[in-house]
Amino acid sequence: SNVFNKKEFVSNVKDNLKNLYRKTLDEANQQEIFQAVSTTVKDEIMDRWLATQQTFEKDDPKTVYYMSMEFLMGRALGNNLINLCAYKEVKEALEELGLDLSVIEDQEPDPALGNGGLGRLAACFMDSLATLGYAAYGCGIRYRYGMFKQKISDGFQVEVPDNWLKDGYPFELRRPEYCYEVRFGGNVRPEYGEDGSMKFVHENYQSVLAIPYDMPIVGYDNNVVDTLITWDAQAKEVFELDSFDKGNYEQAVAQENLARNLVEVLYPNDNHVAGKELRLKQQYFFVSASIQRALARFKKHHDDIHDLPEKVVFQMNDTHPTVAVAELMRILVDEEGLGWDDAWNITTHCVAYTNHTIMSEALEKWPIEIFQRLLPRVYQIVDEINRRFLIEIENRYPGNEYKKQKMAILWDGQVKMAHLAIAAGFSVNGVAKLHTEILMNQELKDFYDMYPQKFNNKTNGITQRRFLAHANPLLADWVTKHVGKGWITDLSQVAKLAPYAEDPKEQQEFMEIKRKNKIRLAKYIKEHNGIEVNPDSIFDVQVKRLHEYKRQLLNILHVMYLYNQLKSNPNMDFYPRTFIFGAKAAAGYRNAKLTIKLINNVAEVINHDPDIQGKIKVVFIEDYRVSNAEWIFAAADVSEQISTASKEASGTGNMKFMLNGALTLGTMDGANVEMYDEVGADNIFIFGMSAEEVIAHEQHKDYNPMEIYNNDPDIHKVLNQLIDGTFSANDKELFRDLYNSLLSNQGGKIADRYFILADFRSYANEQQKINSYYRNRKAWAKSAILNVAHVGKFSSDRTIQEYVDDIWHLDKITVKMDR
Ligand code: 26W
Repeated sequence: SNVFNKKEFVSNVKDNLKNLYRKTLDEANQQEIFQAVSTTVKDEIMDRWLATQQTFEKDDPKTVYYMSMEFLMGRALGNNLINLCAYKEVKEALEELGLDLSVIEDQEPDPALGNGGLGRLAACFMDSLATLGYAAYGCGIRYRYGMFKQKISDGFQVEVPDNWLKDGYPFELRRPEYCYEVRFGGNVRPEYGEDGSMKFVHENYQSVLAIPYDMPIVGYDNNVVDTLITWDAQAKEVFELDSFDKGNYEQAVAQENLARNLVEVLYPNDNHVAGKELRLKQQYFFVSASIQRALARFKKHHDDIHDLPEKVVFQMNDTHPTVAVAELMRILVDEEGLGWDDAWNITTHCVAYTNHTIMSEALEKWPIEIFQRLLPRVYQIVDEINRRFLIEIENRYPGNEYKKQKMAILWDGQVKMAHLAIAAGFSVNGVAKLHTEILMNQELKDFYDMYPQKFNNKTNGITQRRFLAHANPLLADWVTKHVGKGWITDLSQVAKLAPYAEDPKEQQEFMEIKRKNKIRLAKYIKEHNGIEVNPDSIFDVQVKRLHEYKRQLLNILHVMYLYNQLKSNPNMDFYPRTFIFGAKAAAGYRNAKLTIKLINNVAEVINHDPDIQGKIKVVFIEDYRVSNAEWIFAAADVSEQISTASKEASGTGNMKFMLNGALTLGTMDGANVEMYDEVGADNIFIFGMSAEEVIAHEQHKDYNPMEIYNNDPDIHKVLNQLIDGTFSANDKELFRDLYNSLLSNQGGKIADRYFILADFRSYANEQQKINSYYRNRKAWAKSAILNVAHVGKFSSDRTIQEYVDDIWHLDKITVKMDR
């Protein structure tokens, strides 16, 4: 059954153009057409959204509130069409008008309300929740400016504001009727009733109004439309120009400012805490509003607040929303009038916590001074939670002061958000098997010893709807041809591809599809970078946030090494290779930004050196984001997942490459370990130290990169090229900091703390194996197909089903539509 009748669709698009812009098709530009097409699609979504809400009303299913500072949604139009099963018919309908759907899709800004892995995971989870038919709300912030746009100027990253709302966003719905007040600052005063009762009064505070904007999350072919709520802030007191009373005037201006600043911009730090007061304000703002909305929904159907855990669960995406623990307590105690134990019992059955990193720089700790000044009542509650928690530790480990110091929520003038999350959460999960083990045995060992039953693993996943069905239609059709359409909602069915891996005809078809995707990407690179790349070369890709632990530096140092080899031995065995990078660096992260400059300078030299006859090309793709990621994954031969073992909690890009038939070159880190288990040693390239080895070196402090530098002439040469002007002729000192970071301890940072030199040789060896393996096209094609065949586990549908079974216990809903 067709979702859209082509004729009707076309006439609706025309109507929308008229209504929105008073234009005919001939007069409208592509952006206007995008808006009109999206409005037409939204109209279709609205019926399902309404029907879903009616089902919620009728069935009152248990609901998960996925609380996240970040939702890295990516473009909605194409994805919505895929999930409505209307992509092809809409594409054809538009073709009849002489319009190209992919050009229209390209008009949509990427809603980039997230940094990287954590934000994109939240987006994949929403897609899976709707597709599996669960009642879910994503709760986040409607940042006016999302993740910055990256421009490369003279090889340096320049950050440009991302004004994603400038043309208006068609897939959101402002819902001022569901607004809530959120309070900051002021003081708390005890007030005694005549009956001897006491309550706390919060006064002299500033407040803002939280206004929700709902975005539809369309499930695949099931009429379910869940909701992503993003909160906007507005001043509560309408700015009164005639209020010349000084106090009021200043108050009004202050509230306007607070509201504007709150949601102005996403903090572009990934895995690094900046400790800015405004960020804590953002956290409390969206958490408070979301909890208020959740409780209001609950109360429509229930009188007894004690039943809350039966109907509501809050999943905290990392510690960023952890103030939810205290906010829920505050509402239960102060507004619902419950006693502490009652309130604590409810809270601790409603909140669960996911940890996404063991990087110590990423652990959120707020100075008590800031926390208390900003959230005086919430702080009192945290203080009481801490007091009782310390008693619990004392009961469990009598007289053990050391335990208390290590585990306290308040310590050393700081509020430790992870400790609060674990003390209150009924579930604590890591995001890959290895990561969860490291949490239990090292990072959170004290907590695991005390609460073993809370800890569990939920290996991450990705949505095959966006990252195969939409990103790679050629491969998607090939998969469907062999295993049917079932994989779209049950990725385990790709296992049926395995027998085709041996079939020469299928191998050839597969490689032909890969080649077409490489041509598509080559065109993009030519248009955006002006670089000519050879689609018959190996596309070797590393795309992810720029971070030292992810070791883009290892990758580019190895490129420099290969270049040296080729220069001194032009006839060596070498299969042409295109090294593709894409990465944003946090604006204040110096070594990360310098690495981007290094990649671009190396590209400049190598790409123009006639001696190597174009055998190596280096490309840095500007402004890596969800929309161009889809093309990049589809075109990759080699997937670089080369983090220092133990540092990458899971990774999810690794899974997107695997889904598109790239072979992984990686360390035994994060979910790479599980990919290895699934695909088998013959179809993946593993190198480097194990997590255990890395952790042992960190503990014994016995690693000396200088030794490697002194004993390995190739490494020696590459490192010297960082400071001899080979790649920075005008400024030999440009890359000095990178050189130093590898060889000398400085400012508390130990030399080569990510073990780049230690892993260099084994990395180069695996790269050499890839070089040979690719020459055997049949073997390569076989391995590539087997990667697709064994990717089933890594669907976010599997992940979400595990969250539902083990943590959330949601009810499945079915939405009927009479059409
Ligand atoms: C407070 C600053 C800050 C900002 C973001 C700290 C930490 C973060 C995130 C936790 C960083 C992040 O995105 N982590 C990634 O989460 C992914 C989804 O689980 C994992 O696949 C990645 O391995 C992990 O780095």
